[in-house]
Amino acid sequence: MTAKRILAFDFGAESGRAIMGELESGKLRLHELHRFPTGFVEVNGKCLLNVLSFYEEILAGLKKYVREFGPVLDSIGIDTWGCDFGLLDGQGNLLAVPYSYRDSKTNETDKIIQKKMGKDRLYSETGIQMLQINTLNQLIALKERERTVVDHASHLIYLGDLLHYFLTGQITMSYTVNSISQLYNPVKQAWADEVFEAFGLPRRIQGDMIYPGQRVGMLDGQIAAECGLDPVPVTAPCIHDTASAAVAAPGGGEGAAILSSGTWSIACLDLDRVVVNEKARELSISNSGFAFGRNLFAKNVMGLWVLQCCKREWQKKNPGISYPEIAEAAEKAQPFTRWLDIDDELFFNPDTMCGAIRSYFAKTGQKPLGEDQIAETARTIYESLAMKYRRNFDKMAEAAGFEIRELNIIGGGCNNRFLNQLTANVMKVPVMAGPGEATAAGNIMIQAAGLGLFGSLDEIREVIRNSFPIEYFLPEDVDVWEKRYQFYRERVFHG
Ligand code: LRH
Repeated sequence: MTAKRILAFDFGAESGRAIMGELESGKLRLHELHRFPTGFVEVNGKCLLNVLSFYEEILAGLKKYVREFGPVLDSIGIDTWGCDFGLLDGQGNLLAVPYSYRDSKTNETDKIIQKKMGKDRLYSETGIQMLQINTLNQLIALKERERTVVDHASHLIYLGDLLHYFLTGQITMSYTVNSISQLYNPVKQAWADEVFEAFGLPRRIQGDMIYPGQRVGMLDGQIAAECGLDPVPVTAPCIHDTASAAVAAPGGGEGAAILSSGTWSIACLDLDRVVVNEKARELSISNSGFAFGRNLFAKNVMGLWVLQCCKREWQKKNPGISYPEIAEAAEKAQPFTRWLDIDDELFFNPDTMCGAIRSYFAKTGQKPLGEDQIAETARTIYESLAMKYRRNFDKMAEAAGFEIRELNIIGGGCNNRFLNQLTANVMKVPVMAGPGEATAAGNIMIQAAGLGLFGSLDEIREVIRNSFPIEYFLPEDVDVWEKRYQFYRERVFHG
């Protein structure tokens, strides 16, 4: 078999990357071609997405590919974070600059949801975790504040579909992103019309869904010519990045839980069925559309976002400070001196994260930490993350009737060996860490499946196992960790 070359654009909350995957003899080799910032831009007090700069960065990535590998490419596909979207009019024009889900416009939307539909009914209809970042919350906020945009909208288009549209002229609706919008009913596998009705949203914005591996269209001829590429198809991966990452979880399958660790940490169980029951509703667990007809039973944890924001603040006094240095310092700090509920709303998008942590300590009667106490702060963040992982996985396993025998941590966060070890200690199961590039790898493998190279997740995961180093972390000091976990249950999670 001659090597196939497939290009993935992976848009994460901190950065975007163009990564080319070369598939040959049952192995996948990744080449990073281009990296660029993706953070939101604040304009007139709004947090907006610079989607035109994203488009330019994609073109820059395509040009770098041609410079290194020539004009022949087998496929291109984009994955991005979920929830964010644009609205198009009937002629396909973008009606407004898309918002970032971190914008404060959704701060009050849960009250509207409770009043107009009730959270329990919304959960029964959609099987999705209540989060203010959800597409539904964003649409409700837009309808309240910028009604004309919603009134003129003909198409809802998620960020990844929007970027595909810029490249192909085809308007699509990603199944994997739509599945977490809270506009979709996973049991009926259809749009949740009751939700549209309850919130007065126009049904005309619903579109036909595109599933992982389906062709979006051909790269626009003018773009191809400008970049020096031969004609090349654009293939939908799992456009939702978490689903892309889970594709490339080598330990996925029976008994193995998956943690996609990045700006958000998403705790996932890869299931052959949708779970919308009383327990799932109580803990607000998502049914997130996956590949090959499977379901990711999933729950968001605020994730490394808290640390990412602290790092930006620490960098003002310590310009060169890196994540490995932070982790090393945290490892040497005294354990269990403080605690956080990492999902507290204080941490969602504060003016200063170090300030938000101080406020949390104050409201829970803990001793403050100074701005320069990096090691202690980071240690508290890591411990609190690990505790939240355990709590979520325990509840998810109970709701789904799943026995977790192993945990596979994937994504950029799995390079943090210290956090992997803490997670193994509190979860009391072996942790398998890698690949760090799971999202891009999963994106590429689903495009490859779309080209007919693979027919199942098992085949894909075997290639992943043969292609990337995986590191194991065995539980240590489990009694000490269990005791601390029980403290968190009582004092922090309240049950
Ligand atoms: C992770 C992710 C997650 C969504 C969030 C907005 O990157 O896609 O699955 O909930 O971003």
